[in-house]
Amino acid sequence: MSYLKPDQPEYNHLRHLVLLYGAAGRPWTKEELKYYVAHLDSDGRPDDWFYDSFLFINTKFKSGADCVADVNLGKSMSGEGDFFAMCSPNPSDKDDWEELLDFYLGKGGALQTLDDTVGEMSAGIGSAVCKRNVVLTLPYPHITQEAFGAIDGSGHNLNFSIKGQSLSPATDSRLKAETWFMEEVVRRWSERRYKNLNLLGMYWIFETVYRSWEVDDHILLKELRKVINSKGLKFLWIPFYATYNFHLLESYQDYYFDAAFLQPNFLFYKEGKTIEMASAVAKKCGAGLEMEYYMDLNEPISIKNERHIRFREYLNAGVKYGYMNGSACAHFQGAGSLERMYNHKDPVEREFYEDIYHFVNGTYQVKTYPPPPPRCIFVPGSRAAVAIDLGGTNLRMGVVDNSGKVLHWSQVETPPDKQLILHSVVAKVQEGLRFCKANGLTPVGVGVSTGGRVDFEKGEVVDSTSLIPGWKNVEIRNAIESGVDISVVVDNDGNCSAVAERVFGKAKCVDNFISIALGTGIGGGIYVDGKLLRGQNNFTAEIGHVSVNSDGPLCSCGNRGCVELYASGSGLVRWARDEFPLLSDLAARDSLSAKEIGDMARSGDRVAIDLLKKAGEKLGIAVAGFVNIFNPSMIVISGSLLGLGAPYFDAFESTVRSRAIKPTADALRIEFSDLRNEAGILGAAATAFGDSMAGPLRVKAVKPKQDGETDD
Ligand code: BMX
Ligand code: ZN
Repeated sequence: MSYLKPDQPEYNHLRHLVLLYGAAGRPWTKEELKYYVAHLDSDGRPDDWFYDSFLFINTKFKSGADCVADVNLGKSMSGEGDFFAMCSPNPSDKDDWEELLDFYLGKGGALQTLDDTVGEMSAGIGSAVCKRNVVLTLPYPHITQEAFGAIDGSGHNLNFSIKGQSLSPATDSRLKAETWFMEEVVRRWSERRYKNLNLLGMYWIFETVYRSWEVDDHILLKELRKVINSKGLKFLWIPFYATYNFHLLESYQDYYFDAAFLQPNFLFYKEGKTIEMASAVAKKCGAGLEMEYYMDLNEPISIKNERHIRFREYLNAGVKYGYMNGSACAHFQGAGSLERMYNHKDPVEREFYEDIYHFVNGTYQVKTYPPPPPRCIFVPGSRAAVAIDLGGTNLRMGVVDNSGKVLHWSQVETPPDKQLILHSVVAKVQEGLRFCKANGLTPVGVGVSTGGRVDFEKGEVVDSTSLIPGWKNVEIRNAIESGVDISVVVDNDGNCSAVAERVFGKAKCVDNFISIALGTGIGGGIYVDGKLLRGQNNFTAEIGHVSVNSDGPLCSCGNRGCVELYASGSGLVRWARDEFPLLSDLAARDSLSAKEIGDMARSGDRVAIDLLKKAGEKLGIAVAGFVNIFNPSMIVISGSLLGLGAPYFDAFESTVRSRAIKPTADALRIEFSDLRNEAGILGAAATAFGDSMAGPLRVKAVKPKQDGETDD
């Protein structure tokens, strides 16, 4: 078998069907619909068509009655739990269904508005190759409805339940109501004479086919399909991901529906679903696939990040498993998401808008997310910097060319004392220089990113905490320069991470931001008005040593209750050991790490979850103070603790937002870095290159040429 074929003439060339969730009593507007009808350029002008097909869905009526039927997915939320058709306590009746007919087909109804929108957009784009397809939802006939109303002159009030009758007349009444609805759709449609629309078919809103001692949707659907087909229309279905739906899909076209689109449900559930599996099932059964995306403005950072990763999967998998061009697709988009993506300040959301458009167009190309750091093709003979990143746990070395490409990488554990560390740093620099020589690169300098208070002018570490043992009064520049003839710059690792974000990362065009590097310790770097804040001695942004507890334990910086003692990698382990008795057994083992605490939280360990929430909150308290002082537009978080998960980061975010001064907090973006473990190396390299780096920051504005002016 193959996917449900796109572009079939008998489906009026259906390729991409977008689900438009509407609200009873709130008519669709042209302003809302235009985002689905047309692709808009950066000035908001339509320059191409977007979706070709539109499915209107309402889940409720004005009366509060349900249009939708739902399933109880059971405790596992995996779609495989104890499921039963939820009998709505608010079943809809004939008045509700008439309201829906008006909503769709009345004057100023959804279809009129869509028709007008398509008409207006074609003024800018030119007329579409074929009419836009419309699919309308059939309301679910709930078996809790004993008095639906009369649909003919007989005055016979339809009863959908088995109260006072057997299952067969109950099913028959449900079929009669649906048939009446269908006929009303067709009658009103033919009166309206929309110019730009084609009525493609009807949609069955229940996402499985249900049968029990009191419901028989199997019989109902088989009969209903005949009615729908007799009007020249198609019957469509979008089942959720579950093995019993896979079985139904196997022969769906023989019995119930003309076209089905399988939901991967990969965006919504923690585990168990894969797009690969869903696309294989869809392909085997002749079904299409449902793309699933949404854009929620009030989403916590941890969910947002996960959503970005997962939605990228849907787009990429469309190319990989062939459904972008080889299948008709449905597109779930929550409500208003495409519009929000188009208007979003975050380039990641904005890019999704363009990517969805390219996907619908069939021209999307696979992208990795998070995007790899900016790279270009390595040109032999380019200039390079040797970069060192010295943290509490690892000593890393990278050779970076002047486009920001990391050409060589090596890493060892941070040695246990000053002399050994210095020795390793010098040895790593020499390794990097040898690599340059062997590869025809011209080394322009060495950049060192290190924890501790760094005298930037002298290239010395003045002081440090015990995270790097004995790391005080270290003349790093002298030690490196005495062995080789090359210039060396040394800076604090928090500063270097901030530089990396500004040159290569999330803060590319951002002038005011705070960068927080979560590792063994907590490093920070602050940009104010486009410049890295250095202070009197270059000792700024020691975010880790802001006290959040006046009675807290002593920190090796001399202060008490520093946030680093709670919320950093080393702090989490310390805190677990000292104050969380239930974790202390584990903590007593030498091996406990922040990563393990994160893993325990993910597997549901309540103590670990509690610890992470409290730690995130402590970091939030510290950072809220910085937000009040510097009024940044972004906080970007990097470092090895990024995988800690929602308990930590959601607590962090909500604390920052609730404790920082309101207008500042409201306008603040909080982002995860996508530079992975390369932030320190890239920042050290960018610092070494200074203005000679071809990174995005360094591109100077070019004065427009006057007539007659030449290149030299
Ligand atoms: C400590 C401090 C900071 C550093 C931060 C992150 C030292 C040695 N380090 O707060 O200067 O920025 O840790 O360090 O004083 P990392 O080890 O987590 O990279
Ligand atoms: Zn401290």
